[in-house]
Amino acid sequence: MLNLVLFGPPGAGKGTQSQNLIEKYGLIHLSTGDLLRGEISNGTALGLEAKKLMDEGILVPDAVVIGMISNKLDANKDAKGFIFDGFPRTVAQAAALDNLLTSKNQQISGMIALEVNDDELLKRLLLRGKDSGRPDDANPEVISKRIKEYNDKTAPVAEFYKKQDKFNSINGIGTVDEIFTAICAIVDAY
Ligand code: B4P
Repeated sequence: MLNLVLFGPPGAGKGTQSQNLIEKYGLIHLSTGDLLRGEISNGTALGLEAKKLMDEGILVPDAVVIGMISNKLDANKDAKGFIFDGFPRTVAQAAALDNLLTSKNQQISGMIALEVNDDELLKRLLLRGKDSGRPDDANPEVISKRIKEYNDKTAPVAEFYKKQDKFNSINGIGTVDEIFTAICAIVDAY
């Protein structure tokens, strides 16, 4: 199985590049952001709780997203592999993912980190916020909060994969096609 973690700050292009990757490599896309937004649009209790946090730019509790990922892995037992998009976002989530995969005799093949500076992230997310309808994209203060959450809680996840010699970094500024070509060079080596 090919199991990739697509990593980067909010607006780095993880969702955008995931779409290209699933088409080319036939992997299952697991986006915790999309799963949470699905819970919100279905009006579930979990969605109601998550919405409050997401609208403020705060990460939802580890146990919630780990549970969602575990269910999705169980529901896709015959997959060729997975793209983890926006997960793990904390070191606790990374450790839990390793445990889940080990229990299924699987492991993460590699992490690909998209590097984008804060000014570009703000510009992209405000632009998307004009028509995405996502409350967390519409407000510069919420976007700054998301970037702070990333720096405080998510950036250390890179170290977790560096220690396992699974870390790869890509320049996330350029055209979507240029960035996809750079990602594919890494994926093909796996
Ligand atoms: P996510 O849904 O994961 O979203 P994201 O980080 O905002 O975006 P992404 O990096 O995927 O950017 P995209 O490709 O869309 O998270 C939302 C919230 O959910 C979090 O704040 C948190 O509250 C919660 N959450 C999710 N997972 C969690 C977890 N594991 N634990 C706890 N909480 C969790 O690109 C953004 C924009 O840039 C798009 O408009 C795109 O068109 C544009 N773009 C992409 N590539 C570009 C390029 N090369 N050049 C110019 N623009 C580009």
